[in-house]
Amino acid sequence: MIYSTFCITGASSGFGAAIARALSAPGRTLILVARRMERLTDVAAVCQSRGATVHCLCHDVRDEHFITQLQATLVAHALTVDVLINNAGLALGLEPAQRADCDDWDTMISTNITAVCHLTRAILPSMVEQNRGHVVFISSVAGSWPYAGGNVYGATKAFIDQFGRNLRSDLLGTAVRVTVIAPGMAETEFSTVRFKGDKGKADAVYAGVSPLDGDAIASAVCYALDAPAAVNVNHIELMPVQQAWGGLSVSRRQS
Ligand code: NDP
Ligand code: 8X3
Repeated sequence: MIYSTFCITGASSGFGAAIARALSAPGRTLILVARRMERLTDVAAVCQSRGATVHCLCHDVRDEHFITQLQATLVAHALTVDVLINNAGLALGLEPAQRADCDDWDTMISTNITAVCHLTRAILPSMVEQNRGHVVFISSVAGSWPYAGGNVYGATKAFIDQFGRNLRSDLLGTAVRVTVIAPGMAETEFSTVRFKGDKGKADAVYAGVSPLDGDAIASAVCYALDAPAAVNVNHIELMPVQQAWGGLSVSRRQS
């Protein structure tokens, strides 16, 4: 792989932790970001045992001081980010829009969109200056395929799909690459977060299904990063074999 310094948001669990483990090797530096320090430290220990140098940033990606802290860490260790993995994100709730909680919507928008844009904007200049780098976004099938209760969550991921495409247009003429990865159903802490700690509801999502897991997403990330330098993997969509589209719906009720 042509890269050596990786910044991974949402590295304390699920996809982010699996991506961090998969990218760990001697000579590589990982900057891991999440709010739960203990969890981050556990992931860091595994990455270090695989030979990587690790810096943990215990931050909310929405915190205005996060980017300043990240930049201070980069300066202190004479690093520039080669690969930015924009993974931190969440869904909250599965209510129809007319009953959804606006605070949940705000949290999804600020985490899945605003924080991703600000971090990407902060990292891009050094990538362009070095003419080297790769920005990876973890989107979702929910950004392409509507489902009941997906309202704002799916819309945040549709934003990410288009932001990724637009970045490629802006970066044309540089060697900086952009990849959007859109997973379907995967068993992580995602559903526990979505249902606000209700383990019963979260487990029911995966009942009778062999869902994706973090390692499947990490493989897709590595595939994109390992592509020959002249190749840009634009978009990868993955689903469990047991998941597909629902098609259009019709209500026969007369209004
Ligand atoms: P997890 O809940 O297991 O992981 C989410 C990660 O994001 C955690 O490390 C969490 O860390 C971090 N995070 C969330 N909010 C913040 C924040 N404000 N600041 C910093 N870190 C934050 O879920 P997944 O691994 O499944 O989710 C990763 C990404 O994949 C998300 O963007 C999600 O939308 C997307 N996705 C998930 C799918 C699935 O079915 N699981 C399918 C498609 C896409 P901490 O709580 O410690 O801050
Ligand atoms: C997570 C996948 O289908 O639950 O992005 O929205 S889904």
